[in-house]
Amino acid sequence: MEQGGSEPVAYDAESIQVLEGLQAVRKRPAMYIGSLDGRGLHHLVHEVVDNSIDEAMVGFCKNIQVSINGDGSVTVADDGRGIPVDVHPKFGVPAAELVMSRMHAGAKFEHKLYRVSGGLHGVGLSVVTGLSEWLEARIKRDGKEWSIRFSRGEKAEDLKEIGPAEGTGTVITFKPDSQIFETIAFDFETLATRLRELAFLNKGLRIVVTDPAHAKGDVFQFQGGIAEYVKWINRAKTPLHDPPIYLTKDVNGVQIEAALQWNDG
Ligand code: 0RA
Repeated sequence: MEQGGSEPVAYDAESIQVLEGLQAVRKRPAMYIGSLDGRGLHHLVHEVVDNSIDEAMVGFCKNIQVSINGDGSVTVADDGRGIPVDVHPKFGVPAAELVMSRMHAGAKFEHKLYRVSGGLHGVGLSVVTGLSEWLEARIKRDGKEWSIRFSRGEKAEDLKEIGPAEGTGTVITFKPDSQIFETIAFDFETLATRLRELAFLNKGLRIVVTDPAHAKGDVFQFQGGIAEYVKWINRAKTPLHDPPIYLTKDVNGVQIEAALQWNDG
């Protein structure tokens, strides 16, 4: 645009971001993750889990396992469809690489990739890749297992087939970058509190969380959905009725769910 009256370059904002990769995220991390303290750190786990939740919301994922590992990394495993591994015709790289390392790849390269559970609209995984010392994904899909690795936002190992597989799913393990975060120590209770809420909100979904180094673990699975959630909120109070009032309705394709339970307070 500034080259003495030459034609404007035909980049739209999205194509610039696709070219940008993850160094933008590493340059201004707080812009993407909110803060670089414990809150931002735990946000990384939620960004990964939200992708598994998306799979649960469309009916493909029944189990999510979150583990705090001894080396300070975290693993998020799900039994969803697995991140697609086929080479994207336009970008010439596997879809999994785009989803994990390009800004806006999530929303841009296929409409069905729009996430529904909230958050960073498809770039969440890429942000985690950019803010991790290393990140590895293992994907089971079409009878095969695949792996790909990144280091500080750069691809360290191409997507490769590592063997046969039964079933489908995605396992993402990442170690937050101590050069970026003020703390890289995960807290079991912080993760468990959020994962419990996600299990209440996604009726029937089973979420396991473990922290073997501190001998902690929990399993969350609630067939009653948010009716069980209000009972949990009232657990230290005296409810005036049980079960809670529970209403569901589909309004033009929008699922509405409400639960109420009065207590003596
Ligand atoms: C893109 C497309 C599809 C699934 C996913 C991404 C996906 C991402 C993550 C991240 C963690 N677990 C995940 N599971 C799935 C749809 C795949 C299809 O259409 O078969």
